[in-house]
Amino acid sequence: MEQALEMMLKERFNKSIAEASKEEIYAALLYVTKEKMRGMKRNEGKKKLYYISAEFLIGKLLSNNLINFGLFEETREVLKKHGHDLTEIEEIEQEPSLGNGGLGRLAACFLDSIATLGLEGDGVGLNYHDGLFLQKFHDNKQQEEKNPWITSDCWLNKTDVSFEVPFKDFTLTSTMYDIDVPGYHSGCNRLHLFDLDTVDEAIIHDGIQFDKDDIRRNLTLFLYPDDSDEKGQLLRIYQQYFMVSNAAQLILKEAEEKGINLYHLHEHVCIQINDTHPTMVIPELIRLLTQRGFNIDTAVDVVRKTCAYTNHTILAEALEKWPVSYLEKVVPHLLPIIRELDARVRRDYHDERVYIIDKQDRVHMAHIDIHYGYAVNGVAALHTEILKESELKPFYDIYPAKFNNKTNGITFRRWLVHCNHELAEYLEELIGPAYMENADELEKLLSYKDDEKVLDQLIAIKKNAKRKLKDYLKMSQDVDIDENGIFDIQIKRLHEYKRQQMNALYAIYKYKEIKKGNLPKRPVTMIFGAKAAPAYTIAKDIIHLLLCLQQLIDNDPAVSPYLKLVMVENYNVTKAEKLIPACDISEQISLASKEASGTGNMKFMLNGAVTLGTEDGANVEIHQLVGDENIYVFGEKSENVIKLYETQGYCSADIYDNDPMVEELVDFIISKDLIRIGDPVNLGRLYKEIVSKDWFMTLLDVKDYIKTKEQMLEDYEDEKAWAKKMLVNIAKAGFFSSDRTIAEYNRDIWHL
Ligand code: H53
Repeated sequence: MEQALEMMLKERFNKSIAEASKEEIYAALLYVTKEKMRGMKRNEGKKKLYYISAEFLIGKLLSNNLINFGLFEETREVLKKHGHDLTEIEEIEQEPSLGNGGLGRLAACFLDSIATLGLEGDGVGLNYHDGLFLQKFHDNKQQEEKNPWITSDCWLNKTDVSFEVPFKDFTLTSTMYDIDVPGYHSGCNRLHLFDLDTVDEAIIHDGIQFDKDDIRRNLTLFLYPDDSDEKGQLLRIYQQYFMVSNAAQLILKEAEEKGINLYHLHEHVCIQINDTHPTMVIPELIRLLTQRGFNIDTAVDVVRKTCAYTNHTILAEALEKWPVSYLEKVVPHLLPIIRELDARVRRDYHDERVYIIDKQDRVHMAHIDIHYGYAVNGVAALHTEILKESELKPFYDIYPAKFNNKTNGITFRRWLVHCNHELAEYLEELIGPAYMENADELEKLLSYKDDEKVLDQLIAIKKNAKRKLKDYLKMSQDVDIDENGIFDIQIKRLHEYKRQQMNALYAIYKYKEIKKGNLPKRPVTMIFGAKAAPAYTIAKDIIHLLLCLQQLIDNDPAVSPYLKLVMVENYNVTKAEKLIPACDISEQISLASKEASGTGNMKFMLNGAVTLGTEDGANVEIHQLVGDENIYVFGEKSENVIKLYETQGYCSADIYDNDPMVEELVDFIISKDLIRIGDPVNLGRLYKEIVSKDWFMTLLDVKDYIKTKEQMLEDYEDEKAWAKKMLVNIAKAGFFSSDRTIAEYNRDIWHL
């Protein structure tokens, strides 16, 4: 590495390692790594996977690539020798925010694991010029700004692959960019990101506004443009079709180049459809095969044997249903095929719940996937059961064999080795390095459960991570936190079902208790990180409430030594990497049945945080693994929640009217104290929403939540007992390695 770096710096900048600036070192490391990847062995097999996804939230890549090559330590040492710090060099890299949250981050973890397991599998998506918006706080409100990430020195490689993508009124020519994906001590795959040369960043104005009609100039400008109006939704259809038409053409081109007989495509290719965003790949492939002389029956048959679908949500808003009239405006050539697919369903099944086109002339994208794919999976045990028994029951009754569960996972290379080096090194000292490739080895840690020295060391490592986070927050936001406090962290997209508003009610409770003189034994530091979709009004109101509470607490000298609320600005992958190692309490408090899996819960657990959670998503599996002693579970169970929805049996106003404690907490949202700081419109609207609607049942669970969190604070005071909980959580996290998840996808679905 030293030699390679020296040569690269000489060639590019005519400087030595010691003389070079951070930017120059970064660029040199990037090119050294890229060259190494070019020379790497490609993963190959008889069958190849294409993982199509509208999101790949890959995060910064330098350290991860170095870790996967086994060069991280060496690079750190070389830089240190010449007076540089790798952590500072990493800061130069722009984070590509090509995803909203869990779905996109999962896709990135999967690419790492697919490559690591030596499987041939490429990602296919879009090269958004600006990722998810940059979040700024102003007047205690979220503002959105553009978030460009593509620089001359970045991981993208332009290829000469290009396709013609036909739309109703014009045809667009794509360009394919590649990012190499090296596995951990293994071969390399690729992420293919399609783009359009005519896209023009200059059309962005006033934050993230742009002309939504100008498709040639806006198509790959943003990840998920605001789709609250028709134009936004049409743009989304343009994006989705552009993605899948390129994917389908790439798949057929590669198959033809390999001499594969397309009638046997399914023996050589598998397409994983990540949520419904890539669903149009099904009619598009059928179209392209019929163009190549297939009759429709055979085309449908081959495509059905090639495509598999993952469902990531039961929330109606995320299950896409495009009006036929919108598809007519963008991709009229797909409609005869979609109508034919619908007609076949109607011929075979006389149940309108499973039709593709409904009475309101909307196309149910998930229905296409289920009828015309060979596998359907959920992403956690509970989620898959809910799909089978309620959300997708009519489909499960038709195709029981298609349904299967694949509990999500995370890559330990990024979420332990990279983000918590100190812990990773200590684990290696205790149980050897094998756990990095075989995560089940972490269980060996259990034999140290009663070893005082080990428990002390775990506490010391956590303390150090807290100190680092304290320094980072001081530097980045000029916020002071106390590393002796208990760090209670909720980081995830802002959504009512994830219930940040319930955590805000806890902050109000604690504020009031402290005012009454009931002081906690040590400071409680509540940390939030969350972006709200630009058009999601109530989510933005919740951010406003949190920021107002932050200001109220900070300015109250009677409270601030005991309670701190910090809203981290522009929460993203890079910030998650700094927050997760420092966490004591992992907040996973969604309304039971609504969070398909969650993956933050797994990252926290692996880093020794204890979960405070509902029986939802993968929390259920965490609970089973660690046992009652090592997790704090509260709240209504999912069967009851589902019943409440079915019977319309929940009324938040009843709880508010009959429970003085709940009433007092909710009323505080519109109290003089907060209205003085905040905007009465936002606070008033949120208050009303909770009292009169509360669709995600905050008031149902809030008291149990407060009680359980109070118990946690008390238990934290027994340091050794708490450290034992940390140890068990780390030891049992092996199940959540994405290597395990991918091995299962391969065993049951892909057969690569
Ligand atoms: O996907 C994650 C889950 C999480 C779920 C999330 C998700 C998105 O991020 C976006 C759209 C969507 O339908 C689902 O909310 O529970 O862990 C990965 O499966």
